[in-house]
Amino acid sequence: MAWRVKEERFNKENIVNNGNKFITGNGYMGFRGTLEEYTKNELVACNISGLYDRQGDKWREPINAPIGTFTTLIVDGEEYSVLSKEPTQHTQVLDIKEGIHRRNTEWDREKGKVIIKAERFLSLSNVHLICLKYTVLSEETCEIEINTGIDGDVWDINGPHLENYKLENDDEYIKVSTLTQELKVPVVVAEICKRDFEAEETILKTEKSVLRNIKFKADAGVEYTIYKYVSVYTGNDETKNIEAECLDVAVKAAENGYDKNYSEHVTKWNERWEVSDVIIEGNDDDQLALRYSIYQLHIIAPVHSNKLSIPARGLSGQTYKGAIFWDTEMFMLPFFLHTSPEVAINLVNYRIRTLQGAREKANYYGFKGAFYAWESQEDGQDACSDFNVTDVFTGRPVKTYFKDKQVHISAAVSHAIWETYKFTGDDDLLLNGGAEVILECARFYYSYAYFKEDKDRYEILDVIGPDEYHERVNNNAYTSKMVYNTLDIALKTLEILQDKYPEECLKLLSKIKFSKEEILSLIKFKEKLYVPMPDKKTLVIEQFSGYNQLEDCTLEEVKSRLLDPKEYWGGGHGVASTTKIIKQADVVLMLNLFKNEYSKEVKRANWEYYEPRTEHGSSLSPCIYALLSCDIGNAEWAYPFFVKTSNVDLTGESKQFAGSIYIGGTHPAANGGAWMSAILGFGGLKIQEGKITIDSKLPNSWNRLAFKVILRGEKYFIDINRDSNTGDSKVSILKTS
Ligand code: IFM
Repeated sequence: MAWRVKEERFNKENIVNNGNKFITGNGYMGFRGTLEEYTKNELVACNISGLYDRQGDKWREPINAPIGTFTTLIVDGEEYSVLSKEPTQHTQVLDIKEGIHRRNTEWDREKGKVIIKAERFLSLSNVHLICLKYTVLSEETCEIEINTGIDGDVWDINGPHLENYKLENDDEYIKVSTLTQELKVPVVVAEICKRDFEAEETILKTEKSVLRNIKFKADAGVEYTIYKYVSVYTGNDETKNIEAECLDVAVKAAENGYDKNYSEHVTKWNERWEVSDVIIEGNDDDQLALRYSIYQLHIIAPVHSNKLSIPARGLSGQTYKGAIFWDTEMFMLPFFLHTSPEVAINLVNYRIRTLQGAREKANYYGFKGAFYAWESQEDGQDACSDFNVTDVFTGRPVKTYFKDKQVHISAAVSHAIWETYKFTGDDDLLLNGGAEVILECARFYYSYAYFKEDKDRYEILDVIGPDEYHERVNNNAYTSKMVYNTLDIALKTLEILQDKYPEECLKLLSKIKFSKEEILSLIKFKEKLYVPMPDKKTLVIEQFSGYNQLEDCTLEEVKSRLLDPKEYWGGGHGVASTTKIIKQADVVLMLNLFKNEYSKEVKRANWEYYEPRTEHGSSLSPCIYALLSCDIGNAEWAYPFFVKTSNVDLTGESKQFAGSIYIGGTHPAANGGAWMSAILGFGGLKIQEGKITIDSKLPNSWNRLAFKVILRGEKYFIDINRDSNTGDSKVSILKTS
C-alpha cells in the first residue's frame, strides 16, 4: 500500500528516529511519532508553530506544549509499556492519506494476551484539536488501570520554557495552563476523556501534570475504549479568552464524537490530496516516498495563518531553534505555488511582515535596506548564534559566520516574492509589501557591494555561499548571481509599479526614501556587477575566487582525516575548509535556478566537476543534483538523488550532529526537493507566461507520472505515460474542475 509507513516490531534504538518518521501535524502544531506511554525522555513533543521562548541566555527556541495524550496502562498492578516490557507483537503505522498515527502492541501473559490499540490525529478541520482513541483488551479477566491526562513535564532542548503551571479539573475536563518564561505568553491545554464502560475515576496531580486514574475490572476478551479530545491554545491565537475557547474546543469535539471529528479531518485530507497527489506507476517504493514527502509538507503548511512560515525542521521539535531559513523560499515554495498558491502567499507574507527585523539587522551591521535573518523567528530577528557548532575536542563553541555572511538570504526572499508574483499574477502582492521588500533587499546589496576601481566592477566580497564549509569567500558565483537577480527583479518591479500604479509607486518611494539617484545607482550596479562565468576551456564556474587553488582531494581522503565522526568539517579549522570538498550544491544550484541562461555543455561540465566534490552533507543538496541532471536530459544520473531526497525522513539517514549539537528532525526542504525532482525534474514541467509545457524524462522503472497543478485558479491534470519498450512518452494536459 503506497499510503502507509509501517514498522512491525519494537526496537528501542528507533525511538528518536520514529519520532520524526511517524510524525503527524496540521500546520498549527506537530506531534512527534511517539507512543502514548512515552515521556520527555523519549522526546515526545507537541511542537507549536511560531511561538518561541528564551530561557536565560540560552538559544531561543519554539515551545513544546504539554502532552494531552499521555496514557499508561497497568494490568493487575504491573505496568505494560514497551519501555519496561518487551512486547510480543508491535506495529506502528502512519497512514499518510488520512494523517493518522496508529499503534498496536501485544504482550503475552500466562493465560492470554494484553493488547493496546491506539490511534490519534491532529485535526485538519480544527487545528487546535488532537483526538486519541485508546483501546485495551485482555484475554483474561483482570484489574486494569489507565492513567491518562496531560503531561506538563515537556521535552525541551534549551528549556524549561513553561512556568506558572495552573492545574484544573472538574467532573468533565482537565486543564493545564502555563506561561512562557520570556514573554509570558499563555499556553493552555484542555482535555476531555470519554469512555463507554463503567470505572472508578480519580484525579492525580503532580507539579506539572494532571492525570485521571481510571480503574476497572476487565472481562476477558472485551475491548475497553477511551476517547480523548485535547485542545491546544496559545497567546498567539487571535482570541479574547484563550482558556474558555480552549476548553470549548475540547467540549465541542467530545459532543461531536470521535468518528465525526475523524471524518471531518479526513475530508480535509482528501481535499489536500485531490490537488497535490502525484501518481508514479512502475515503482511502489518511489510512489510511497514521494507521497510521504508531500505528506510532510502538508503537515507543516501554515494554511490557517498568514503570519507564519515553515521552520527548517518543520514541526518536529526544537532543532535549529524552530527557525525559518532560506529552505522555505528556495526548496518548499515551489510545491505550494503549484498546488496551493494560498499557502505560498502566506509564506511570502511572513517575510513581508518581518521586513522590520531585516532592516534592523542590516542597520546593525552598518548596511542599508533589508538583510534578512539567517534563522528567522516570529519578528524576523536573527536567532542564529555566533557559535553554531561546538568543537568536539575542546568542548568550546566555535565562531561561525552564518548569520553575518550568508547574505544570499535576502536574495532568496526577493526571488520567492517575484516567483509568487509571476505565478499568481497578483499585483496586490507587490502593492502590499512585496515591492517594498524587494527594493529594500536591492538597497541592502548596493550598500554591501564593493566597487573595484581597477577592474571597473562591483564585487560581492566576504560572504558564505550555500556551501557553508568555506566561510568568508569573495565572489561566490551563486551569491553574486542571486544579487544580480535581485537587482533585475527590483528594476522590473519598479517598471510595473510606474506603469500600472504610478501613484502607489511614488508613495512607496517616498515612504522608504528611495530617490531617483538610488534607482540610477541600482541600474549601474547591475551593469557592473561581477558574476563569475564559465571557464572558457573547461566550462567550469569557479565557486568563489581562489577555489581553484584549494587542495583537490577526494571525499574519502577528507573523511579519512576526521579524528572524530562528529567533527565539524567547515569553518576555520575544518577538514574540508582548505580543500575543494563542498558541503552542498552551490554552483549547481545557481545553474539550476537560471537554467535558461547556461548551455547544456556548461551545466554538464559543472555537474560532473562538482558532484564528486560534494559531500551532500546538507539534505538540501541531492535534489539539486537530481534537478540539474534531468535538465541536461539524464534521468538515470538524477534517479539516485531523487531516491535520497525522497527517503530522507523514512530512512533517517541524515546528519544528526553538527559538532556536538543535535540537528535531527524532519527535513522539509528535502521533501520539497523530492516534489521538485519528480515534477520539475522527471516531469519536466515548465510554466512560462501562464503556459504549461512538459519535457519529461522518466526514470527507467517508471511508466507513468501523473499530477495536478493549479495555475491562476485553473486546475490542470498532467498525465505522462511511458512505453516501456520504446521509452517514448505520451503526455496529456487536461483542464479539470
Ligand atoms: O539552510 C540550511 C543550510 O543551507 C545548510 N545547513 C542547514 C540549514 C537548515 O536546513
